[in-house]
Amino acid sequence: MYTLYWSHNSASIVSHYCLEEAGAPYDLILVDMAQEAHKKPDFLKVNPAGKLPALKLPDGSIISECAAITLLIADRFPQSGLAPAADDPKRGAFLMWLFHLNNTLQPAMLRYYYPDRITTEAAGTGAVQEKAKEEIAMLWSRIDDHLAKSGPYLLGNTFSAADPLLYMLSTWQECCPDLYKRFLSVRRHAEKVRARPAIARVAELNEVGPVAA
Ligand SMILES: N[C@@H](CCC(=O)N[C@@H](CS)C(=O)NCC(=O)O)C(=O)O
Repeated sequence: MYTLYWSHNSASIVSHYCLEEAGAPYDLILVDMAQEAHKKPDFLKVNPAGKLPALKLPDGSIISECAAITLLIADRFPQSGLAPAADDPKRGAFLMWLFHLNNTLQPAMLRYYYPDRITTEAAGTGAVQEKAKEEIAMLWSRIDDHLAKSGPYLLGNTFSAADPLLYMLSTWQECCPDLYKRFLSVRRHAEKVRARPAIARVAELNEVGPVAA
């Protein structure tokens, strides 16, 4: 049994999507971020970084980091087709997108959402957010171009575990207002991913509604 530590609409949702898509046996422990439960001693014993998601594996060990959890689930449930096999021609592009989203786009978003962690100047947080917004829009524009030319999924017609990560990030729109109006191929991707039954079940639990422009 896998145990996902989660909170509504946090980064845990991508691990949740992948567990559901994989048909993995799992249960959930709510760590309510609205109540700061992720900074309380009980959760810090699970993940000393105080961040979600965290996943307890059947052997009792715990891992964190979205990309690591995504890849682990994909590799442990190969029949789900969530990741191209190691020798598949699409494996490189799969890894590239997974790490690009987690290492480049997501951190730019975190700079927007936590600007006080980037500067010691209280008056400088607005400028940090403005710069992050610029970078985020540029990154979405590149992703949109890729999806327009080579979509509808990141790997063309092949759905992979990188797609729920992209979808999750596309729902975080405060840092990129009107994302689905500005980037129509991202919107088409979001609609396609959200329509998958496993994704829809998890989205409903997390209260992520159908894609709205
Ligand atoms: N690099 C981590 C980032 C995770 C992350 O920042 N999660 C957010 C939830 S959306 C969080 O726990 N934030 C609380 C904090 O940073 O204090 C990952 O990919 O899992």
